[in-house]
Amino acid sequence: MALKTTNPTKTNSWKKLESHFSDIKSKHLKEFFSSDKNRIKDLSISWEDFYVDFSKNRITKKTLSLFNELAEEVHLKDAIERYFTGDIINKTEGRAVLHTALRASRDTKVYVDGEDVIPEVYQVREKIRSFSEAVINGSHKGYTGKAITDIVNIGIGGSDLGPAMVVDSLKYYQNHLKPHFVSNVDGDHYQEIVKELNPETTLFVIVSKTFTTQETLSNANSIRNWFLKSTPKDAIAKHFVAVSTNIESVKAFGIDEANIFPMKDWVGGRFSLWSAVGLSISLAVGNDNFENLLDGAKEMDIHFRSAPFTKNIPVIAAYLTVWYNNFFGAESEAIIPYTQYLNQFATYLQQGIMESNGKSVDRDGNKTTFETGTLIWGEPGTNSQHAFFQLIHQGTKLIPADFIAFAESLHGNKDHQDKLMSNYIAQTEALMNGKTTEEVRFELKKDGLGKEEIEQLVPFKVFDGNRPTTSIFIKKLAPKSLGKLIAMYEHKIFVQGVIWNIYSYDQFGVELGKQLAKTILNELQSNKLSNNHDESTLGLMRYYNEN
Ligand code: G6Q
Repeated sequence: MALKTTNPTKTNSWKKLESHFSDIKSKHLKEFFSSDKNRIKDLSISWEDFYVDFSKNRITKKTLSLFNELAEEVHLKDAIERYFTGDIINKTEGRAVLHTALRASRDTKVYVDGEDVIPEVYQVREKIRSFSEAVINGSHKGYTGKAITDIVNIGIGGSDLGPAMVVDSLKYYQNHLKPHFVSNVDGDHYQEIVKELNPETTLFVIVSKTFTTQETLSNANSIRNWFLKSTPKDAIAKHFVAVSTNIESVKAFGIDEANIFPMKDWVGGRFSLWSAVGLSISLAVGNDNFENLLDGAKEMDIHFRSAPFTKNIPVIAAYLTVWYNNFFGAESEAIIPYTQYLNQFATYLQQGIMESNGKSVDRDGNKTTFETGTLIWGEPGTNSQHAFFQLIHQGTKLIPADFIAFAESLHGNKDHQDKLMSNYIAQTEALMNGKTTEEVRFELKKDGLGKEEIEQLVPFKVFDGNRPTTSIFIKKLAPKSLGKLIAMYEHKIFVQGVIWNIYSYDQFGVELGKQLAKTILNELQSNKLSNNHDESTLGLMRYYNEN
């Protein structure tokens, strides 16, 4: 069984959404507020330690109810059940999509090929716990008997971005182990990292689901050579571990079976931080924190699976993306966390969202006739206010934005936190309300400007406002709340894919470049450039080999 297929634009509810859109598209957000006293109640959700305010979006209660009709017509409820219960929803790769099973409670039963996967999930979680505890408490020692001080995650894409983002986001919770991440095949990346490392006290975690990825294997091989320059061969056993589904290739690389942390093919790379791919997280912040992260995601799973759609955070978040993307014609979405800790969050979500929903063929194999995946970008506030916010406020493009903040500061500097939160709140207020001609005139007059000067400046100083934002306000940045937040976006991705009638869990679009790079590499290294390339490509190849 797989997901049902429905062209969303051919549904009745889509037609109703189109006419509803023409009714409200020119309305200003301020009008929505003045005409509806229940707006906050209807368009915000308080759930556990989350307060999500959707009310500064260009929607009404009716928009949500029409989207609920659409959800029925595209069988969203049925799709959610299939997702959680191990149906082959990644049809193009013939796999289930079960990152939710990695954080499910022990008594859950989830079957893949007739076998309950939960016992093995917990076996691996136990292995992660005992290994990371031994490294952290120093009982796992390097080959000269010294405790480990540094850990290096070697992986790329899904085997890098998730762990790197979480480790950085949870920096406040880190222990004495110093984490490093090597991903790029650019040899300067690993060289810059190893130059500061002592082989006697460093643990390398090679993370590759397939163990065939060019970047990761090149980095792992070069780092192993660097390591063996100053160490005996049997030192590998104390300093190299691997996370993979490809046990045979890991053994061939020289890693003991005992040092392999297995993963399953029903975990997609970009959703794998909850699996043994998260080993670096468990090492850097301790296993209890890793488990709390998983627990948070589990809570969001329960919310997503059980809350009615009008009070379901990931579902409404996905509706909004479809609304702006397919009706307003917005092309991108900004993610603005008001915490420096979430510095890598937008980068992480770029992969999750753009690799999943960057598709133009529907689930029947036809070219889609409507827009799908959005561009994702963002940087933490307040820095971004002094960088690209001008365009969000006064540019020609509509950029819906998620504003994420944590009410409590971790280090507790109240003055800074008050300032950060004021900015967080002020920006969404400004984006919604803008500044009218009258307000601008009044201000300029107050500043003592003359009439002529005022009139010259007015057009430039007016802000239309009506720029939509969603405020995701969370009590405190902790492993559990971070787990909830990440899972929220995972489910939002899923819902968007269901509505757009695309397959969100393959990524064939990244294959062509890999194939061509192999051919080009052979030709560059043998210096035999073939004529199978266009003139531009040949020119670049010649330039490289001549320099
Ligand atoms: C993610 C993708 C991709 C993958 C990397 C690394 O969903 O599949 O980013 O994670 O290509 O793959 P390996 O883990 O197999 O090295």
